[in-house]
Amino acid sequence: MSTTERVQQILSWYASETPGTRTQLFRLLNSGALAGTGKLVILPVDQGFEHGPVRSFAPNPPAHDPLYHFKLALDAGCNAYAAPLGFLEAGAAEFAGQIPLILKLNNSDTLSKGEPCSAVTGSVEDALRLGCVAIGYTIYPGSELRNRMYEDLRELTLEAKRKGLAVVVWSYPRGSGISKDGETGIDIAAYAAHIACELGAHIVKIKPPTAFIEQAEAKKAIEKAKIPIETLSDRARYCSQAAFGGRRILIFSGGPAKGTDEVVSEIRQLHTGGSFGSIVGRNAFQRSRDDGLALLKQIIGVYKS
Ligand code: FBP
Repeated sequence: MSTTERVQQILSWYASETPGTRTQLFRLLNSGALAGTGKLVILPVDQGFEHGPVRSFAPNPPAHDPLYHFKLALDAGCNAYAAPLGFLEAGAAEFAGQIPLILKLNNSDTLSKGEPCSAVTGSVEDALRLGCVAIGYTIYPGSELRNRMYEDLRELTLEAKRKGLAVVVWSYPRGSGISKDGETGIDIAAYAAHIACELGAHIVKIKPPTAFIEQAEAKKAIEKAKIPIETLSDRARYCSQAAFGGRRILIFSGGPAKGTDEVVSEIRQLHTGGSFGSIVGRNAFQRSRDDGLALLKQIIGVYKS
């Protein structure tokens, strides 16, 4: 497979990694309709675990079937498909080699209260057995239990890198340490992106940040440095800067289902802000297959432009 200067440039930022891990990053960047552009659109389907099947799949019943998502990601031209162990096991053999897979190694449900902390629900060995390019892992900065998640991730990252896999981290601030608005506030979003990079992630995923600022000290620093945060493009740009000056792949999540115009407008702003891409789940699979496919293709089109 040929490569592009952009992909080579991105890979050069991961020079400390083994050829195995760099090969997996190469595969991610050279798959689907965005191959070679340095941009990524990924379909994540862990919402059945995270929010329950009713909230996740009732809006589009065929989405209860794990194979639906492999096909959706493939037909749309996504770079990869990410899911927990069960969903991947259900289709990994049938779709072997057709689309890069990311095994989401920890997950949580909405069936208890208390400080957020995901359970480790898969292993690096599972990821290798299923032919995945990467492991995925969620951290909740802001939770009292964050250190346990950081420490578990440290071990999994070491093993994944040793065995030639890439590491994708969902960095979702939440828990008693921060307010509800703070979960997506610009200072916290940038902080979450940076923590994930420091933990050794190759690809980091955060939610699109708002102009809210959680920490008084951060507010002063933003004002003093005159960091523009008015538009989503401004904020995406700053978050990329927080991710090692743009030397780590930072992508943004899609959020709850909303209208097509709203989704596409948000993606355009992220793209203008220099985003490496998006990871869009509910907005894709909670629409009918035709509509979900069309939306994913439109999103990919924005990143291609
Ligand atoms: P969505 O596009 O559906 O938001 O998917 C992205 C994602 O990161 C999923 O992987 C995850 O299940 C979900 O968001 C978590 O959403 P929330 O933080 O609202 O529970």
